[in-house]
Amino acid sequence: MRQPEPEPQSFDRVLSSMCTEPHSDARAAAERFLATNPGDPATYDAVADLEARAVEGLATLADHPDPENAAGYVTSGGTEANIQAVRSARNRHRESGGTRGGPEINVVAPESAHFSFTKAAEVLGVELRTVPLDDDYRADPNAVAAAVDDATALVVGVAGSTEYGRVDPIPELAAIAEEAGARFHVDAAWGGFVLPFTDHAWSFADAPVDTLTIDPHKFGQAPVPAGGLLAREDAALDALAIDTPYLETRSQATLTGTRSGAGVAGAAAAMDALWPDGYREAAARAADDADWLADQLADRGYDVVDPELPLVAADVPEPTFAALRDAGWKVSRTGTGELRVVCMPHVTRSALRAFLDDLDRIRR
Ligand code: 0PR
Repeated sequence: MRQPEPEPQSFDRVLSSMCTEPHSDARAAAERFLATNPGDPATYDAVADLEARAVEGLATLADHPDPENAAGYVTSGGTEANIQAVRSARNRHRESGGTRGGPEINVVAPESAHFSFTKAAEVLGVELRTVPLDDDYRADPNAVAAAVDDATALVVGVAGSTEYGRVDPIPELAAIAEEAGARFHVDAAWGGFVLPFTDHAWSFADAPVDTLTIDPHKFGQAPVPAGGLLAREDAALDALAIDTPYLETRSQATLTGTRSGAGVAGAAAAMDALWPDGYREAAARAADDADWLADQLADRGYDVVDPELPLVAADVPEPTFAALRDAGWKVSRTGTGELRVVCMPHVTRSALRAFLDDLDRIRR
């Protein structure tokens, strides 16, 4: 029996998501390429061309030394990109003869690293060593230096952390990785489309970064699924390639086989439409809104984590949080219970005002 058409979630009250309303061009491109598979580039060559364009766009954002020839691909999201970065580093560490038959290979990441690294460690059979943060929620280089050893294949730095939007000291972490003979990965899944308009050091130009995650389906205003993995050298992707005897193309470096042409075309279209001015404007507006919201919450007596990127965390008591959820606000909490508001492009100042009005009503 035909059911009534369900409505997708409206973005009006979505305040904690890292996804957003896609740009109209990206939406249209996604629909056009819905039935294509970039996993089979010899058959679906138009979408393969768009993927090359998307990778060049991402590489330009991330200051890759050679954007036109940058190694990378459009993943299903940050999780796949992070898993692949760990897999590549593990394979390269093994190839170079490191720890063969010796101790288990390890990956060193700050406690703030996204849980996709836990998945990666489990799937890939490596040890994930998480190290404590400094008192401003950033990776502590001393703790990272103390954790690396000969069996470390990868050091991870986060540029725009999921909970507090913090940027780790990327150059310091890269130096520690280099010294340890490990690869260095930057997770800019969320931050990557905002960071080019800040003075944070995070990109290929700022440090010897081997691989980097940067997701169009977050701040890039592309439709889901569109993540991004970039590598400084082709060798990082070569370490992922397996033979594909019955396809016209001989090898495949991606984790998934059939992939979303919609995500690829949507990512390329979003960057065509928005890089750089559209993204610069979105980043500026989000930063203003985050600062404004942080001040408003502080004025009401809450403890607010100063927003470094457009993400505000404030220690709002559990009953108030629950009442906000009941009022229809899609908000979430950090591991330690702070309310999190992510100022994505769909989050307007008027939505934030309405949110504060509800908060004031609840507090009374
Ligand atoms: N790296 C970082 C820094 C992230 O914040 C995230 C996702 C990932 C990697 C993984 O990306 P994918 O989810 O694309 O695989 N951070 C959000 C989170 O876990 C994801 C999210 C997005 C959650 C939208 C909810 C939502 O509505 O909180």
